[in-house]
Amino acid sequence: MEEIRRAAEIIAKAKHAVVFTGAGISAESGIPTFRGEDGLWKKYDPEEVASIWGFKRNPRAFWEFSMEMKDKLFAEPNPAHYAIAELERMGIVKAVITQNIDMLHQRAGSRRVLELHGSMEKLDCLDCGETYDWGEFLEDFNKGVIPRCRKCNSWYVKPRVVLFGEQLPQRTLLTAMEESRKCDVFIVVGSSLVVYPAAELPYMAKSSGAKMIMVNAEPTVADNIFDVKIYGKAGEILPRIVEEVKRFRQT
Ligand code: BV8
Repeated sequence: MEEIRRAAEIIAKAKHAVVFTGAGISAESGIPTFRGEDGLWKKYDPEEVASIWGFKRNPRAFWEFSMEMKDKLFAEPNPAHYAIAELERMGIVKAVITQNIDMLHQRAGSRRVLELHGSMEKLDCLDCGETYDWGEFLEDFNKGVIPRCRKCNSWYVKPRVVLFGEQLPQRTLLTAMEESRKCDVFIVVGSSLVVYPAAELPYMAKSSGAKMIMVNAEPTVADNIFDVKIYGKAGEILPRIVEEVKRFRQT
């Protein structure tokens, strides 16, 4: 496809490419996305199950939502994740900025991953401050048992996932902003670009003069800022782009 060739030509010449990903890149790993016809927000109210005030009002709702999403924790990287890791190994991609909490980029071999919305790796008791590794609750979680603080018995054990109404990890966000400003190519994969402040980053890259590429299943609100837009499945498109990049690099 002509667009794939155009994207590959831009990426092959990149000095400092940055990739920005959302839930769509993990869809082919079997993890449900948030928006779109079969998105999670059709079934759950994000304010109730994925906001900090919802969590404090009723942590059970958050955990039941998370149990439905437990595939997130057992999913495998798909060809899109591996293609991005390959571009990093080729010295083209310098950072992956992700909104995802599934850690699939790291498992696919990406080394510099900026997790804007955190991950399930660590949890904190909001009452007594005790911290936990996810592994300490995994067995219970799989049996549908909601995590409870081993020290003070509180139900308010919260993973370091950024919920609505919570601040993003500041150092990670600042680094992501720096990367968005200094990159010469910015590649968005699988995001509807509606959640802020993450969705600000593509606009920052654009205003800093980066070449903008988007791979997404459907149009987004930010389509007008992209030089190349490829609509389709990331797991199919990204490996084809990488193959084309290798061809350009040989010539
Ligand atoms: C903050 C964590 C301030 C759990 C998430 C009113 C009230 C309260 C807040 C706000 C408000 N109005 C605005 C806000 C700010 C709010 C916000 O932006 N809301 C939006 C909805 C309007 N933002 C926040 O609250 C942020 N915090 O602002 O704090 C603050 C300041 C100081 C002090 C205190 C507080 C926190 C935002 C993070 C919230 N956490 N999730 C979890 O991840 O499980 S949100 C959730 O949305 C995920 O993180 C997700 O990553 C993110 C963005 O969604 P996408 O990744 O883009 O996924 P989506 O499903 O939308 O799109 C997928 C795309 O992929 C689609 O386009 C689809 O077509 C495509 N696709 C599908 N399949 C494929 C594909 N593409 C390619 N291939 C495929 N196969």
